[in-house]
Amino acid sequence: MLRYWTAGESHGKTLLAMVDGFPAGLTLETDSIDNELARRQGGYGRGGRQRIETDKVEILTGVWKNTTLGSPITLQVVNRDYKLERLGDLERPRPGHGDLTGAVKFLGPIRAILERASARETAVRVAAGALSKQLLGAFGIQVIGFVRELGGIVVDGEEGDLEQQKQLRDQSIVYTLDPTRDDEIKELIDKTGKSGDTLGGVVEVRVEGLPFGLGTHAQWDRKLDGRIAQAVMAVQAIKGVEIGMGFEAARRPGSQVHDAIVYDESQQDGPNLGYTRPTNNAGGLEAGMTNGQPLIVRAAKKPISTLRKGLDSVNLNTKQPEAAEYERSDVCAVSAASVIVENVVAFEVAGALVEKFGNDSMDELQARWDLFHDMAKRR
Ligand code: EPS
Repeated sequence: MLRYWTAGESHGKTLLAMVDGFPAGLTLETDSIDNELARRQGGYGRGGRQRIETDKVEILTGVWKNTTLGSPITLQVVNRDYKLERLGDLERPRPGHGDLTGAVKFLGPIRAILERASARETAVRVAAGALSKQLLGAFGIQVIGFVRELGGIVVDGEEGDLEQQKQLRDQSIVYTLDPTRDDEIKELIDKTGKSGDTLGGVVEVRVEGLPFGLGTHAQWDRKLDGRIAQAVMAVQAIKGVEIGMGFEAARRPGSQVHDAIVYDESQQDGPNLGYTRPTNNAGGLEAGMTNGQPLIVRAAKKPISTLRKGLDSVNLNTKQPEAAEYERSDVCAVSAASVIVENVVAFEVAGALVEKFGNDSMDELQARWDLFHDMAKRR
């Protein structure tokens, strides 16, 4: 079982992720993890904190000579803006944040809740996901995340292969696949920021090169779609998850939803073993198992709940109506969400990969991967 936990407060000393169950024998490089951390900090519309931080990963345990040992891997991202001890409490909870509910539930200060509820914690979730992407990469499995919608502006543009899409995304200041739409989006973010408001959006993740049979139909908590939905919904500010056609599938007859099966011998050495689908409305998952098609996951992110203009709230001490507290925040963090969701999806897929093929060593994983593909081709 591949799993991880995180620890750390937004303005505490450090953030940590401990990854357990990662196979031995994978040579790691930290640059690609740092690259993901930098992308998470970016995207037009982010707040002042990102000008203070330059997130970098340090691998504290589980590695010898850059190679994984099979023991728990601890990843650290240090907070430059460490000032927790000097910070006071808040009196006026922000609607949409965990402030009110957490203060009531834990019978304590809002500060104790917001420090851990903050999306700052996603830095180490991204580090864990970026680590798992190196495992996926060893088997030719590639992952991309991008922004599909921002503040109601829908951006298509899915031309070309995954590498071409990555290039386009990396040219866009908000990580869409169509940088020619950037000006329009920038204008919206600027206008919204000036009015003291915030914006949400929809992000999409695609995973290509997946084999048949990650996840299982046999038990509810091991179905891969369910596990992905849980991981994605657990990202701060995510309010909805779709796989493939998602909600639209509910509005159409079956003949316009289900992906026909066609056999094409020329593709039998590829991940789909020759079973091609003219459409991929299932988003790569049927009955909780990968079906040889690209995995497609979308997530809806609500607007940041810290608004400069301060929404209607109540002072917890006086019970009088007052505007919600404002602490430095972002106008829009949808681009960051595309990086976070990309990485949490990658981690779940890596978990399902080692569940099927083993998590002791990379050599055994490779041998079992090869054996399965030989056997599956003869099925
Ligand atoms: C974030 C760091 C935070 C916020 C933001 C995300 O830093 P600070 O609170 O010091 O400005 O910018 O947090 C939230 C969106 C939130 O809801 O708490 C980060 O690194 O992603």
